Amino acid sequence: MTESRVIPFSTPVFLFGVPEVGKTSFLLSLVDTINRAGAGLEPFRLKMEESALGYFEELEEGWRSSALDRTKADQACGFSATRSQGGPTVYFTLHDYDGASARPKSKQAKRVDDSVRAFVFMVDERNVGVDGPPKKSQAAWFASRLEAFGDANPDLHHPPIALLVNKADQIFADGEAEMALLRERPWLITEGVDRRVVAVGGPPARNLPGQPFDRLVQCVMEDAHLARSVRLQEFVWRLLADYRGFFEEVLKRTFRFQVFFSMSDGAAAKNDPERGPFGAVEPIEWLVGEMYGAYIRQGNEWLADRKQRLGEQRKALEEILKLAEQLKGAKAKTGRTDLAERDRPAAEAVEKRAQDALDKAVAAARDAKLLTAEGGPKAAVRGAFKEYDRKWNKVEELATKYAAEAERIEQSAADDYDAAGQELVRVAGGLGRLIVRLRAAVQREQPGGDRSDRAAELVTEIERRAAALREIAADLSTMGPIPLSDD
Ligand SMILES: Nc1nc2c(ncn2[C@@H]2O[C@H](COP(=O)(O)OP(=O)(O)O)[C@@H](O)[C@H]2O)c(=O)[nH]1
Ligand SMILES: [Mg+2]
Repeated sequence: MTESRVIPFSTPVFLFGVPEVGKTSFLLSLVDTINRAGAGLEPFRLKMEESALGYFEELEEGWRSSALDRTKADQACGFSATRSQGGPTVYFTLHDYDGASARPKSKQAKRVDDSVRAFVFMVDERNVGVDGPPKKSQAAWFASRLEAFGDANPDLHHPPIALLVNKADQIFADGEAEMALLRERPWLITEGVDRRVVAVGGPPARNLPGQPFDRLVQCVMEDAHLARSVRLQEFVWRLLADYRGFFEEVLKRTFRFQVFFSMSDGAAAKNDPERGPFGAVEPIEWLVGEMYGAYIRQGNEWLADRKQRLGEQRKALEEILKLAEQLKGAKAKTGRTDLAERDRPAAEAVEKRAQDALDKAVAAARDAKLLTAEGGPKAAVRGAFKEYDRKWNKVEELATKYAAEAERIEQSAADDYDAAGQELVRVAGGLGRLIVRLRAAVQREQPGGDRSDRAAELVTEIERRAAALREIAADLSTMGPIPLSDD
């Protein structure tokens, strides 16, 4: 943990993939992009934490000469993200590890079930492509990991899940046009596609098919950018078909999903930068964007709690000073030479009680690590107040930032909600008119006739769709809590 991180948690993101798929290369490409872009990244400025930088510095040479050793030790790569237009900094952690240790029931799998809040599933040319028989084994493995994760975390709604297709250069060997298209836009699903509508719970409105997976296929296949290359379109078609089981599992649990393409080979750019790595920063920015609101919300709560506890600590310190004053008063009394002998025992008893109370309070404060300075209680408390003020100022400063950001997010969620509400009213109005017309049609028919049965079915169906729409509106911008992590 770096010194400046007041909020002690970092949201864990899991990069899933077999050995050699390019996890280490992807992370190196990310670090490289961040370093080269400097402060120029939008909409988030990303930074690797110092502790992880050493790890990558050591690997960089191997990456540039295509001589990366297989990853053995587990390495946490913390990074921070600050909105380019300002605001508080949020923290995320990725892990580099030996891909062979991601098997079910392994240490990595347990980490996933216990704490991970966002996924990147990584594949390469070995498991995608248009030639040969369907390549479904990875899809089944990913889907079963998602299922296990869902079982372990029933309360987590809408975690971000990405499929990352690495080694684009191998997949599209000699495919200049395809590589250019992917470089220009290394993700699949465009802004124009309402992911809430595609995923489960979405209304099958706007002429979209009834099943989420079919809705996804239709939206993707209508994309004009993809249509610029038949080969790319064909590839995506096969990808969706082969990974259908995986996508269905994804669409069941989240409207936060995306497919990314990357090329992470550091050696490729040597002679021609146009052939250099790409697609590392986009998935991370996407993940940060998807989790940002939940992070801010949780950070805000954490800071409010911290302020309250700091308030209690201040009270405890003030209490010690008060007890020290009382003891001083009691001591002054027992020390008096003119004190009558018969009053002495009572005065001494008072002094002892004051001393006991002070000792107890000081011991408790030391246990709670409130007092660390040496010396008498008063000197120690004065030292503690300094430390307290430092903490308070830091927390207060950050709390102001987080509260402002939380308010901004809430306002934009409210705006979103309003827009969805208006859309809801519009669609519901249309549905209402439909229902009235159908009812009239039902009444004109003989009861029990074929057409009246069909009409009654339609009414039920329309009502079901209206309910789904209502659910979506209520579901807007919800996400489960991001648990604390001590990485
Ligand atoms: N051609 C090409 N090779 C890559 C790419 N990404 C990684 N590699 C190579 O694939 C091998 C395995 O990569 P590595 O990052 O060690 O995979 P890991 O085991 O998942 O960490 C290395 O030789 C990399 O140079 C890529 O996008 N294109
Ligand atoms: Mg590796």
